[in-house]
Amino acid sequence: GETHSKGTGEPSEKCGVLNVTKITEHGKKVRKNWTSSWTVLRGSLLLFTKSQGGGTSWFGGIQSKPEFTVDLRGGSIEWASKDKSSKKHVIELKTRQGTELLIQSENDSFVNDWYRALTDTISTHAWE
Ligand code: I3S
Repeated sequence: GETHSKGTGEPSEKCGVLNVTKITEHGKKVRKNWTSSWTVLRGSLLLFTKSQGGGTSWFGGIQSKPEFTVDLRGGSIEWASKDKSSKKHVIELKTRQGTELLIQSENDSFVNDWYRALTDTISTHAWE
């Protein structure tokens, strides 16, 4: 589900399953751990939960509690260079908090949509 509300100030949300790994945390390199993650873009926040149907949510529910959230304000994204990953269609996201993530899907148009949505979010949500 996706709703667009450019310029209206209304909340918008984008969701989907993406492969995600941290590569840096608080400015320090961490070991990659690619995980399929149900990803929600809500305002300036990007929330990751265990992938839907991944199965082990204690309430058997569709969407579990976010495991990890990043604030996109003041962050930057670019297409990851070849040395960052051997995978195709990899977005590199750097946050203001010193976390770097790689975000990937085999579906290139899907990743392109996310790239655009994240870029829009970063440019419309200023860092105060
Ligand atoms: O950047 P790296 O270290 O080559 O990343 C790969 C490794 O993390 C590898 O796991 P271990 O070396 O911890 O067993 C992963 O399985 C690969 O997926 C990582 O590389 P890609 O190119 O897939 O991002």
